[in-house]
Amino acid sequence: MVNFTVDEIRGLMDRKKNIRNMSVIAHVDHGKSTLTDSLVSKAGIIAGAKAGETRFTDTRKDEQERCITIKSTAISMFFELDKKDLNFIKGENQLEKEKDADGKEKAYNGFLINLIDSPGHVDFSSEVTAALRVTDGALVVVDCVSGVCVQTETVLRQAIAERIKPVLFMNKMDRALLELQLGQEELFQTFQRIIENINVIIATYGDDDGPMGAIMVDPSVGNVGFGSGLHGWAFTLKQFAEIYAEKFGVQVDKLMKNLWGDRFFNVKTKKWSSVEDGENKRGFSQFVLDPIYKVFDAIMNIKKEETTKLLERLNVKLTAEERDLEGKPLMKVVMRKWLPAGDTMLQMICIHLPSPVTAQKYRMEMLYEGPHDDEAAVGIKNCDPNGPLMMYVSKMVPTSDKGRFYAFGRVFSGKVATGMKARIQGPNYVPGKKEDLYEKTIQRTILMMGRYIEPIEDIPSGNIAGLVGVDQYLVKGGTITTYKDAHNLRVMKFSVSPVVRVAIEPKNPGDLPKLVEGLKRLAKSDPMVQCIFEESGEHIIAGAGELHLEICLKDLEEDHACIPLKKSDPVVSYRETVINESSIMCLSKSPNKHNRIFMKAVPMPDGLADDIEGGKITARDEMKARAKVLAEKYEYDVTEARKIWAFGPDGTGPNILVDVTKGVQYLNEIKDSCVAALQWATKEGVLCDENMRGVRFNIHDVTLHADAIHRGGGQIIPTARRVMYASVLTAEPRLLEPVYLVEIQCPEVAVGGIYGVLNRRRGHVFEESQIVGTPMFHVKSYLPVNESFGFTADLRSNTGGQAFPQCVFDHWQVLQGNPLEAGTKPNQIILDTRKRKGLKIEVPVLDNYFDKL
Ligand SMILES: Nc1nc2c(ncn2[C@@H]2O[C@H](COP(=O)(O)OP(=O)(O)OP(=O)(O)O)[C@@H](O)[C@H]2O)c(=O)[nH]1
Ligand SMILES: [Mg+2]
Repeated sequence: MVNFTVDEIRGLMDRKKNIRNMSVIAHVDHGKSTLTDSLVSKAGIIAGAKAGETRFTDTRKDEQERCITIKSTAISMFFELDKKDLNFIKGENQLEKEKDADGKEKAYNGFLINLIDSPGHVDFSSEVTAALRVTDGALVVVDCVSGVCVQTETVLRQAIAERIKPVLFMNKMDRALLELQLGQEELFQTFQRIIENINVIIATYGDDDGPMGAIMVDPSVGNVGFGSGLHGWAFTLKQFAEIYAEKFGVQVDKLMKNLWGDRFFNVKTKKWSSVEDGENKRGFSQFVLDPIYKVFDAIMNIKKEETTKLLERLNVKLTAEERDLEGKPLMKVVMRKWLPAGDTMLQMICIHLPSPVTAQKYRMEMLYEGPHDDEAAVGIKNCDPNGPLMMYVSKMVPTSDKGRFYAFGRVFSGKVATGMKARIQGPNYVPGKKEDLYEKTIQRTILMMGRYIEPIEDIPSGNIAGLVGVDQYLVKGGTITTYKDAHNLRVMKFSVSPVVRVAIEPKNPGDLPKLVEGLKRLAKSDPMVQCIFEESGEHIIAGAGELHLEICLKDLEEDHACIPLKKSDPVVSYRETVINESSIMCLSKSPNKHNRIFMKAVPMPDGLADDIEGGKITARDEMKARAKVLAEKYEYDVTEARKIWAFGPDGTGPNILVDVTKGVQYLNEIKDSCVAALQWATKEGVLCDENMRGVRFNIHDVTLHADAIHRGGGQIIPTARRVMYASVLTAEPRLLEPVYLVEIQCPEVAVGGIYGVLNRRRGHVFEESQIVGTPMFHVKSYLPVNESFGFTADLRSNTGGQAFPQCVFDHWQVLQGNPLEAGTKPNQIILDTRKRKGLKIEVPVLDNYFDKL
């Protein structure tokens, strides 16, 4: 640990080219937190006053009990790069140059590294999204025994979409050596396959000519580390090339190229070749793996003499006590001294990950919704501490005195300072309007390092900051700025959806106000959880999966509401859709009978709803450009596509209202009312009050009263809603149910058990493969979320505890059967749902919504 004063830390923040903001991302259990520990113990920063307290590793109790990360945690580290390594840093914005006393320019070699350890369990992916937003680089950890898993792919894909540059760490190498006893060539092949898998993902979702440049990972460049986080050792090919460079008389970076891939060395002729000829040996095996295997062999097989000789050669010095160790404990000590993980990893981070100055140049256009040449955009692009303040708050962190929250985020431009006046713009803020906008004073700016907090005067661009006093104005996140014309920084897109929900009520009815307050706090503390207050009086929590809900409920009960709760069994969210065009032109008349609206519903073409949910087509897009995309990709009529009135629900959802009328009088005057009706109707569908998805409403004609007084919102909104309902009922309505992608890893003997469990639950396997080089199998399947409760436990008991599933929401699927027909499964579901929501328990009837001419 490094002991710094707040002033010293503040000094580091100004040297923005020497800052690295990074996340550690991976599949669950691949070793992120363990690896992070070994970095923090080497380089973690403690402000002077707090030295001695070990606050960094002080995490949630349940995280320790369950051995799983739930919330992401940021920590700051300080690392001095060896002078000789400064040459490896490429790019003009990656290293601060300073003038010394004689006016000579020299590089500053101290680095401030802000690292965020993220959870790997898919239920907590929104924490990863929030972490990625505030960082510029990602350390992707892969357990080399399990290989690249679903969540590895998900988080890496997200990183690339946010323009976060990856480096790779091949973890748990100790297991490959000790448990799997892989030979050198096998181990090389395993590594190579993982690297290839990672690069395939990078190539699929990124592009080499993109603004980040080439981001493929390649050991011969040095952006791939290998080792064991648990045992505290790691290396990149640079470490080994340095050992041999002098002996061979070649440069380190040249030699690195020979230590990877098909480069073979002949010891007799001392020649390198690209073909294996029986006489030569792969460079990676000869120069990297061989020495490591020798150390493992000598120590694990207790060959004392050989061990002593090896240690001398490697220049590893042991203390008297360490010399008494044997076997695994000795091996750990030796490896850690020989190839210390902290140095290797921190070096790799400083050399290969971008500084905020580098990254913000190409991230601005992804981050900022406004024109790319306004003051805010320029400030972000240049990471300018003197520009207008632009800060993105990515999440709310509960304070230690319960009830309040720190707003945690990244300053992209300007400085955020204690006592300054700023505009707080929530996600629904629209430039020029007043909605979701507050102008307030920032009470306090703070350093946030793990659980530990320190007040600081101000924080400049390129850094991560915490704010006190804005939690009352923002629900989960938003933009803080001093620039009055600033648009928002784009809201985050989550890779998971809240598809599982429970209803809750206080055990003691008198505690209701506490529950409501608690739910508001819970909604703040988690980037994704939804707390819904149904009109029926029901209180609902929706989360990504069973585990996420369990944690939310526990937090609600113990931290946020502090009252005993009654919980319903978990239920699934459904969506309402249509699979055909309305069979008739639907008409509804306003209550005063003076206005008529004619409408039809049509299903959206495949993929459009996904594109809207994925943020590829949005309500905020420029109208003409959007119409062009819709015409080209979805064969929409361009003229019609230019007349999309709104998306819904919530102004952004996957349903649209399109004006296809021809020459109608006063039409524009009822537009706002129709838009409001769309929001309402798509939020509370006609079947059972669930959201609609993938429905396009075409407004064909209207006849309106000539007098404006008779065609106000009170007349039009309910009418438009009724005609939308009628349109759905006549367009073959269907229920959509959420489906999980389930990935299971297990030994061959357990595969049979998986099929049985899945079959009973309407699931099906679509891919089964052996993980090359291991006895493990990979099974991929789809499973309706509705059938997933208790799935994990069921699977374990049917496979002798050997199969571990990961469930992640994948898509919506039409639930077969007509929900309007008695006796079908969807019919049963809508009746049950209506009952639960306190609605009339009957199938909706067309006559309630459809009026005769
Ligand atoms: N053998 C071995 N085990 C390791 C290594 N790194 C981590 N582990 C073990 O793997 C398990 C998971 O480690 P964590 O560091 O909690 O993994 P994580 O990626 O942070 O997990 P989540 O945050 O829950 O996604 C623990 O039991 C660790 O002891 C390693 O290098 N070698
Ligand atoms: Mg962890």
